[in-house]
Amino acid sequence: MLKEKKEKKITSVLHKEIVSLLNEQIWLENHASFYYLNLSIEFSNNGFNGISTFFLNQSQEERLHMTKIITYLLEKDSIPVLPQYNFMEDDEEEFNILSLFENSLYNEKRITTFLNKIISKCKEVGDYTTENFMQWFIIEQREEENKFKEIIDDLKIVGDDGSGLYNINKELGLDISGEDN
Ligand code: OFO
Repeated sequence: MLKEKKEKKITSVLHKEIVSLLNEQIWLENHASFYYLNLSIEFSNNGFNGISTFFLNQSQEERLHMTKIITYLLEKDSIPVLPQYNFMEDDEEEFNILSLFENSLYNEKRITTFLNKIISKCKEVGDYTTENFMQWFIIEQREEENKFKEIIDDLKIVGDDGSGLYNINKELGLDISGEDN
């Protein structure tokens, strides 16, 4: 049984560099998921339950992105590598609402840059199937970056104004996702 499985893996249709890049993408998505989960806890601890819900939803979305790539690799008889640990490189961040959102946008941009790297490699090795698969992620990233940019703009407008922050917290607590994750 095990032997059969091994032989099956050798028939992977994906280029090995594509498999390796997709596995790095799994790491990034997993990292984003845990980063947002950590923020969800932070915001809740600081009394912003609406923003906490927002980041909990973000965390769940990122986890779905990770599993989408895992499923794709399995479909292609390739081996997904689960991240060994959840490296919280930013867990010492001080609680500053604006900068936590700015860091989130920075992370999203980092993911977009990496997606472009995968697409370039797909073009280089002629892997149109994976290139096509990655298009969903490109559209998703555009939406995510815009979402964070808009929230950052709003946060800049309200500054330290309590009622402005109250409204943003309320709005972000509404589940408006309903997106195709
Ligand atoms: Fe999956 O990286 Fe954001 O959306």
